[in-house]
Amino acid sequence: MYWNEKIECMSREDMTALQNERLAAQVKHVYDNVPYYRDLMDKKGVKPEDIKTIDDLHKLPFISKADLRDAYPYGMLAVPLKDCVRIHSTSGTTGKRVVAFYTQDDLDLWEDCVARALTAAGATSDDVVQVCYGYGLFTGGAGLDGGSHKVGCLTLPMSSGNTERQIQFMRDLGATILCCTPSYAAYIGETLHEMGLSPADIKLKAGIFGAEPWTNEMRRQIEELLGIKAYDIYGLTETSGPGVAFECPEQSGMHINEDNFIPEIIDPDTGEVLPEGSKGELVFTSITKKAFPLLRYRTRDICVLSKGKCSCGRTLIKMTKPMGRSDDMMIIRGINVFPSQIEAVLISSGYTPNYQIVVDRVNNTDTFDVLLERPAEALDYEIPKREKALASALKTMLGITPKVHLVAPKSIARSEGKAVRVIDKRKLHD
Ligand code: DLL
Repeated sequence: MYWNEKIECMSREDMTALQNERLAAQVKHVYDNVPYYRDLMDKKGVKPEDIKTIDDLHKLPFISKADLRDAYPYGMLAVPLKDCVRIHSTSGTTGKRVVAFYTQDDLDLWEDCVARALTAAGATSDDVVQVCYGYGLFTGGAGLDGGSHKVGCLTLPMSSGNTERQIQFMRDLGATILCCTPSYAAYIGETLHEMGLSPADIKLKAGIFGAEPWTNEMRRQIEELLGIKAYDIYGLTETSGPGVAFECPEQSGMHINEDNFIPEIIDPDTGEVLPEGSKGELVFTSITKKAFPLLRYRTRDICVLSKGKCSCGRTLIKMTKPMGRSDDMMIIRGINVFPSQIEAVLISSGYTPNYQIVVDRVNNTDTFDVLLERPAEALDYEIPKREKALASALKTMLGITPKVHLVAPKSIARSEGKAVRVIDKRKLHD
């Protein structure tokens, strides 16, 4: 039920008191040990003594990905290198990667957060957890693996790829919980059915899926394909990895591990802190990590926070599924479009989550194409009608009409990690 009931169900007053104490100590730790951040604070005229409670948080400067690139590789390190036992790194393909450092205590804290997520999804030491997130520099494999060990589950460290072998192990070893990206879960589900199997042939009961945006429509499809309950999990390399927030059986947003990470929502343009319930950019301050403790880190993820009561009994604040990063948002002919809006329309119209969005600029006008696979049973003469119906459903959602192309089944590449949904060719011309 709970991994740490005391923390997960703590009263708001007790949580605030804990956060106040940890925040003040963390700001001092960072000011004393990270010259890069000390300079930012000095420029803003803020001293550690000015930060006594979480109400003072807004006085601190933000950290952005650009700061992390500037400070690469050791500039944000807050402990001697000899105290670090691990690094992980972002999957970013452009510019310098972000490298995050961990002490042994940091790893324990992180694994503890992931253990909460697994327990919320029903894991106990009786479970067999198949981890198909990538292992290596990416935090997905190591994070879920560490959490699974903490809970005492039998852990299958599969990493991603070789999907038929994944299914064979799943059957032979009776895996009960699957951990991977939602796009890979859909691929595993599709392959299971292609192998002539059904959920009755496997023992899976739950899946813990994250690392990329996915809609509730996609959740229902994965749940059906695999016969499981699908839980969301959120995190980023800069804050440790998966486990910053996790879903409970209510499946209505993710509880943030607030004893470790204080969330704020800001206006991405002005930096102004927005009240609870507003949509904006998520910012995290990590108050327990020692090696790589980021204060007011701008995630660029867009979501909403809510403190409402949850039927699971947890009092930890909830964040909605991020609808994508602010930098994932496409501006097409002046209109803001998120891939997740497109996904919701395609899946609720009965298609599989295999799609690609292609944007280009021809003669100074944006072109907008959505490719998805035609169902095997669709007859040739139906295709234009289907494409028109989808284009009109997308127009209703987005306010802009794409050209829809129903392509041959299996012609869109499947993802074993984070899916690439958007090809924005305009960037190539810049
Ligand atoms: O993706 C950590 C992770 C691994 C999370 C496994 C969950 C499961 P990065 O590679 O640094 O770390 O990417 C972080 O991925 O800022 C979000 O934009 C996105 N992201 C992560 N989880 C979710 C989610 C890992 N549940 C970036 N829903 C974040 C939507 C997510 N987006």
